[in-house]
Amino acid sequence: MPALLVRQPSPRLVEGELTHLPRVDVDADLARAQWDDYVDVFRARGWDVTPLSAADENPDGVFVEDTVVFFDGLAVITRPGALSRRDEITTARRAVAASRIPFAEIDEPGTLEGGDVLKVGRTAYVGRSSRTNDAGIAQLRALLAPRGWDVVAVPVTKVLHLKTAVTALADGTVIGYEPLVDDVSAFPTFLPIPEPEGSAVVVLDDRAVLISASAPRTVALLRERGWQVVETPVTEFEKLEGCVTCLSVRIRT
Ligand code: CIR
Repeated sequence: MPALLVRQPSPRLVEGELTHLPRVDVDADLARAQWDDYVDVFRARGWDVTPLSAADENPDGVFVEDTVVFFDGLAVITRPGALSRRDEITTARRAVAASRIPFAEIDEPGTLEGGDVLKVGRTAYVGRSSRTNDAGIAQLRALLAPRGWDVVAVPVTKVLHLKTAVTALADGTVIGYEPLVDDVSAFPTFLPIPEPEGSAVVVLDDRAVLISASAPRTVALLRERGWQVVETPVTEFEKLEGCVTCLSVRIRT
């Protein structure tokens, strides 16, 4: 049964960081309801969902993907580029240590956020973004090279994280909203999709993906191509530059 880490939204969610979007009202109650529905998608499919300890003092703590990345046999605790997010790794580290999965950490001067790490096969594309720097990418490469992973740095200037702009289907096809992708040629197979909110998908199994309910044209395109698509509303998190990927981390041992 696949396993997933999540973290409930902080009461201070509305104070979350913004980099590329203007601040608009976030409905905290609706965000909580959307988060409950999101978690239910996985539970209904039999996934083992583990909530990290609440981090109510961290407005962006719900975006748990940014704090730890799992590769086969190694978890990498990140070092967020956003100072307001550094504390979030304390609880992520504790959960990983308790799970007994071997782990390493990104150290100063490196910064890395999980939203910048897109795994396709044994390649990790890593966004060089406002949150992830060259030192962080070099540290990740040093950790992964002995394990047979390629680490490919790609530029990210138009959105917060690499996975805000592109994610991958189960067959390795990278999908993204082209106007927000810095370098489409970085990916061997690229499928343009028609809406920015459709860029982020979570692979549920070999045939099914989870996607934002704000991307109906992308849903139609993926269904036409034979994918099963589960939609869930994440509007309140999208207002804070979040998306379906950043609300969870899949544990890989
Ligand atoms: C931030 O700026 O850090 C949060 N407001 C959003 C983080 C979204 N994380 C992600 O896409 N992996």
